[in-house]
Amino acid sequence: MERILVIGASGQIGSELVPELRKIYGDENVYSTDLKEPAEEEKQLGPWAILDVLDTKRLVHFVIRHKITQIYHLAAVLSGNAEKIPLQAWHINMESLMNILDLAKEIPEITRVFWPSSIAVFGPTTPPDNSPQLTVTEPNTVYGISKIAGERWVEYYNQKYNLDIRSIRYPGLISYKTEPGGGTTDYAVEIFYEAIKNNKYECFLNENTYLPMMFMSDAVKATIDLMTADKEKLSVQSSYNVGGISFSPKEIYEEIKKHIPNFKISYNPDFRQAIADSWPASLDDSVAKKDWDLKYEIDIQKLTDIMLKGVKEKFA
Ligand code: NAD
Ligand code: AKB
Repeated sequence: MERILVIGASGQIGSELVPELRKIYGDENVYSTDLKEPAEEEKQLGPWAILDVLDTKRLVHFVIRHKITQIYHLAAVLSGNAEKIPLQAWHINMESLMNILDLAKEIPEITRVFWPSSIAVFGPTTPPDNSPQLTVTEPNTVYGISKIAGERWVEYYNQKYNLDIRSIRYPGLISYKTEPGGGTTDYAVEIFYEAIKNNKYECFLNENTYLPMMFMSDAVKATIDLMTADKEKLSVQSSYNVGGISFSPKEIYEEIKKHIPNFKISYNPDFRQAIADSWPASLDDSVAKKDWDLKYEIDIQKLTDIMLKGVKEKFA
């Protein structure tokens, strides 16, 4: 029987991944943990705890006490916030990962770990269109540097200690359940809230900034598909490219305008433009498709429909 620990579970991904894991493994076997308390209604749905991934002693104690067999480590400082507190972000992103990797090495009951990487591992010297799985990775952001270092450590631990740590380079994730935590792709969520609230949006990226994006249900499915795939089929021991769909602020604006004809957009790029400019416009994820049958269901039209409905319901 699997007993799953999700760290950083109250964030954008965790809040949607935990319910799906509970459907598979049983409510009582999935521990939702974060620095923050979950909402009251979430507390009734399964075990939860306040847990700081940097608190090594408590972490070890928690894992042993609850007989944890799999860890999903989602706590991190994202790209926009990381540029404001570079050393702190480096410390949080790296120390937390090293704590988890060492735990997996020391506690044999932990059989599998998930840790997300990002399109941020790529940099200005990466071929920007259809960036291959294996290519130049010279990120120039603190967040990207922490993710590429993380990927190297993941591969090292997998090979050196024969562990099973799996990872996806997520694109920008779009969802309405929990607001995103300070990244560069956050505009693609904010735009829906502002369209519904104010009929206008000032975008912090230029109109023609193309980035890879993905709706959360596809990201959660991809995560679970990777984590339940046969180990022998996995040819990548660091992190898999997952490309999703590629669009620009202008394109998502035009989709929203089909539903809200008087919606207006203006562009006022800030420091996040340079981050976005250093990332690819699209990724080649053929290796993930071949190894573990990666698939997507949500295109830009469906994504727009679902987001508008979801955000409207939230406001209602
Ligand atoms: P988020 O910021 O929404 O959530 C992170 C959660 O971690 C927060 O709830 C926060 O309270 C918690 N946390 C922070 N420090 C912690 C600590 N010391 N101990 C325990 N919990 C702590 O982030 P997210 O969007 O859910 O991202 C999860 C992971 O996926 C991160 O590693 C991120 O880099 C990666 N990722 C996210 C995206 C995206 O678009 N959301 C894209 C690529 C990669
Ligand atoms: C961010 O913009 O920082 C994240 C990511 C793509 O890693 N959404």
